[in-house]
Amino acid sequence: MLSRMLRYVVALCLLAVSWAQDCQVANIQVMQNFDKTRYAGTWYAVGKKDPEGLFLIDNIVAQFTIHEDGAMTATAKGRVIILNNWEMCADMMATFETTPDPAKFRMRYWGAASYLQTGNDDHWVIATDYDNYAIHYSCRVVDSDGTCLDSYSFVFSRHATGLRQEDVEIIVQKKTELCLLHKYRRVAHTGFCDSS
Ligand code: DAO
Repeated sequence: MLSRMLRYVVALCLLAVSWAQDCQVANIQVMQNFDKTRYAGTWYAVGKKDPEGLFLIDNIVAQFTIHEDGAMTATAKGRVIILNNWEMCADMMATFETTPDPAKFRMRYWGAASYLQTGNDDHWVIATDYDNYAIHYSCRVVDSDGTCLDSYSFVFSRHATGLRQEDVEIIVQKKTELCLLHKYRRVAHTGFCDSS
C-alpha cells in the first residue's frame, strides 16, 4: 500500500517537473503574490540571456519606483554599442502596464536620447526574495508551437558583486524552468556608467 502511494507521489512529482519544463510560454510559472512595493529600489543585473539584436551589454543597473497611485516605473543604465562601434552609457526609462497577474507587466521603454532603443515587451517577474535576488523574463516572439523564439532574461541582485551562494541554486532552478539553462552570460560591473 505504502509503495503504491510512494509511486503515485513520485509520478505526480515527475508530471509537475515535466509540465514546468515543457517550454510553453503559457505555462511559465511567475512569482506568486508578487509585491511590487518590496521590489522597488536598485537591482544590479548580474546575469543576462540576450535577445536577438542585443542592446544592453554590461554595467546594467535598474531602479524601480512605485508611485503614490501605485504605478511602477523604472530607470536603467547600461553600456551599449550603437551605430556599429560607438560605445556609450545608455540612460533608459520604462513604464509598466499591469495585467491580471501581479507579476506580469507590459513594459514600454525608451532612451533619454532618440537614437537609443525603444520597445514594448513583456516584463515577467519569475522569482524574487526582494532583498537579494530576482529573475525576470520576457518573450518577444512566441513560436507557432507555443515555445519562445526570441526571449531575454535578467538575473538581478541587490548587490553589484553578484548573487549570494545560497541563492545560486534557486536561480539555476528557475533558468531550467525557463528552458534557458546555459544561455546566460555574466554581466560585469566595472563602473562604466558611474559618472553619467
Ligand atoms: O538588452 O537586448 C537587450 C534588451 C533589453 C531592453 C530593455 C531595456 C530597457 C529598460 C529596462 C528597464 C528595467 C529592467
